[in-house]
Amino acid sequence: MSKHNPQDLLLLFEHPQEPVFVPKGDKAGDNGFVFAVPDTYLSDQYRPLGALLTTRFGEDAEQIPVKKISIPPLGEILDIKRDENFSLFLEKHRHIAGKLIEIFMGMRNTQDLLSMACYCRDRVNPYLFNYAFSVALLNRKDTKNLSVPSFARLFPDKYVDSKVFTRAREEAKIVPDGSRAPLVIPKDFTASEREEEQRLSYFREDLGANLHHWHWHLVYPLNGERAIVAKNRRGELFYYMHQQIIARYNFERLCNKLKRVERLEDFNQPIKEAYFPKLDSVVASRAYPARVANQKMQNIDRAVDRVRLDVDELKRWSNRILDAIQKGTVMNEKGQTIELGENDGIDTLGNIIESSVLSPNRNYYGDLHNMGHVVLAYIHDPDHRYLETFGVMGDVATAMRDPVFYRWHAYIDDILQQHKATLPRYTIDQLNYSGITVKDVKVQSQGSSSNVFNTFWQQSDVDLSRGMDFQEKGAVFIRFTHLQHQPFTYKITVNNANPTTKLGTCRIFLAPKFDEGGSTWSFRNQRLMFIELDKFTVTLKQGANTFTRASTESTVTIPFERTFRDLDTRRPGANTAELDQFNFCGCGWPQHLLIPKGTAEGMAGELFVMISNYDDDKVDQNIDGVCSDAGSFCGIKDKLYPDRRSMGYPFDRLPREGVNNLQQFLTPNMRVANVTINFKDKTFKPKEAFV
Ligand code: CUO
Repeated sequence: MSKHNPQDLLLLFEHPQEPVFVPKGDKAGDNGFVFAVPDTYLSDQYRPLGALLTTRFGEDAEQIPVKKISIPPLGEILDIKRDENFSLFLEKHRHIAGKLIEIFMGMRNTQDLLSMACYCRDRVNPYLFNYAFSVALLNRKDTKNLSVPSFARLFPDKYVDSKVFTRAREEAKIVPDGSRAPLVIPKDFTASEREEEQRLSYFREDLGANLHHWHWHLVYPLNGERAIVAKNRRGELFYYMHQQIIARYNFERLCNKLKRVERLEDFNQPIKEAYFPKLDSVVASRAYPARVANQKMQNIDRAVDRVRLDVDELKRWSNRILDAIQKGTVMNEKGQTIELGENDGIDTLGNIIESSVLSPNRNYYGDLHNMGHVVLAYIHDPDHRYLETFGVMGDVATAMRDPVFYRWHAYIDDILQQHKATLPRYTIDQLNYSGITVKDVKVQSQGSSSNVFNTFWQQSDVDLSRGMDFQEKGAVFIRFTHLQHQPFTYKITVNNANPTTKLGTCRIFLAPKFDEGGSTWSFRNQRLMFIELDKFTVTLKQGANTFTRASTESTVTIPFERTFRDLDTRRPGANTAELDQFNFCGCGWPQHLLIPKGTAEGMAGELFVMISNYDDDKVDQNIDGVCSDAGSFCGIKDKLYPDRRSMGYPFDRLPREGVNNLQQFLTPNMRVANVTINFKDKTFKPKEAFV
């Protein structure tokens, strides 16, 4: 019998539909591991067979002993059926997830946790299990070093065209492991070119973008124990991360000759954009329904989901929030007034609007953002008369696929921007860094002239077999096509006229140079178009300094391998050097979407570089050894947000008096380079380099 190893917990994520007693972690030529669960843990269906099963399935596998503990009653946790889909936007589901997280968090040690999880795994809804178990692993002190596996590998049905599964099963059955060819999934499978929104499908349906969004909401849950929810500046990060998604989406729209997204402000207007997801479910009994064109939001009354809401209620909540923004104060549940401060007001508002349990008054300000998702997700069957489940907007794993996601979030962002518009403008002093001048900014892509980004299509392979229940084991790869850019470096020259060495924060942003009409931007509009590319600390000695930075080092992105990381490898033990390499988090914008698509003719962009005064940026904490490489979008696990400034600084506020365009905004510690994004409409093979 092997000793208990906390890594074993991760095996419970695999093959979510197969019972717990079927061996896990199996690779070709390896017999895997089997959980030796007490007979009483087996679900009703299998209990009569008891020990027979473990012998039958696990004979050659390494046994993982599972201790018998007294099991707390699961009660309403079982109210979400095994074959239902699961939504964090539904209060009922959130509440139940909170209960299960509490149970997992309450286990005294990892052995008890393993035991409890084994008991729950075949009884609880698989999505709910995955979510609650992941949140617990991320937040328990004794499991913090474990990395939860990529959701796409466990539930591939939420990410790829359903047609692929039948083919994958066939492939697994007929072709032996090792000689299986990757299954190619088409780049465009949800609509034809007649639908202009389809030009953006590569962005909306990108696996990495959707995984990032799912992971973000996993790291920042909105329900559960306060200690888990109340992460540093989480309301503000809800605002900023989603604002950046909208800015990126708008940038991509301009690349595709489409106007910026229209916020969904009028709840009585038909929604012209449709969405047909074509995702099947391999777990839930129903696929995601489609949302046809020109539907209107309707009052929801669905007893099964314990949700009843009038569309007018959304308006009421939003009016109360706008009213609070005008006043500069909100009212808590006790009727006391809380000021929306210059720096932390946005955090309070983010929590109110989302809304999380940190909202100071959920009764009054309601549940605006979440219920918007819900109303849109049930638009095809608001009163459950057709017994249909929710559409993609109801699920954080799939919501970004639907064009209405961006319309809804543009609306949410606009409310938050109204608060930002009430704040004092940054003065020159708050922007400048005395004695520091940025002299030159260049971007170098290999083999290209300066200040050019090259984008193209690239294919990549991901093994999705862990999420599918095959009799025959081994890898089944799918090959999908995504946007990619050629790696590049920034070269920045800075002069320090101070008599001493200085520290600064280098902030790099990119925006389109022209608006959709081909005109130059007013600062008020362009500031919302800037996407953050990178942010890092620099040491500036007296005089001239030149430093370079690679695109792959970006603090908004994580590398491809991490987005899709697997759990094939048993991780090294705690406190080993190797663990550091494994010890990463899966939250982060995908590196392959760092640079927007651009155009074949070359799209003009403005690359903005600023060196701010580190004394005003720094956060005193030690972040050695923690995953921090996508800190800008995801924060740092269990630490303070790594930048003291308001998120989005210096573009998060309206400009000072007299500033109408970007040039007028600049202080000597800032510089703008004109860049071009060239798109080449060619698909490169996996790992094939752009030349
Ligand atoms: Cu991320 Cu609406 O918050 O989907």
